Amino acid sequence: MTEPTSERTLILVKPDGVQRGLCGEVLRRVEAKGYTMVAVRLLIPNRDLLAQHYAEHVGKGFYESLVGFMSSGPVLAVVAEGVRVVEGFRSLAGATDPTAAAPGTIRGDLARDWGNGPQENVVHGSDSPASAAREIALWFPELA
Ligand code: IDP
Ligand code: MG
Repeated sequence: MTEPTSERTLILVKPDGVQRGLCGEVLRRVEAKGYTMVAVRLLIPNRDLLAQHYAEHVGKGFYESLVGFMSSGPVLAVVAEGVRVVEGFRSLAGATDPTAAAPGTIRGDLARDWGNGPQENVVHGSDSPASAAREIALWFPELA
């Protein structure tokens, strides 16, 4: 049943998280928090999808490296639902830089710097309801 005033967010378990076998742990935390999964898909994203997903970062110094990393293997894409889930998942994920991310968060507990700064940080989460709607339409066009 859809909750009143519920919203949706896009979560990605990035290639580092899938390769390290952390999909179950990420989904466990999302479900344990109380959010509902609406859709899941395992795929290797192409450059075109990533360019749209990371449109705000096109042209930045780390962009090419980020796209190379994100297309290096399977990504688990998840749509989760619940009241304030966008903000709630960002809180579960923790700070972008896994070295600085607080213990107790996904990035703080499960990610570290492997020499590429904050690149390999296990998860993505939409940063606003507007971003979530845009990103869900990219990764799950059938839900739009
Ligand atoms: P967010 O994922 O916490 O929203 P953003 O600033 O939107 O962080 O950056 C998107 C992703 O790009 C990050 O999650 C991380 O994987 C990567 N990234 C961000 N800044 C850097 C950087 O300075 N070097 C390498 N990768 C970066
Ligand atoms: Mg972001």
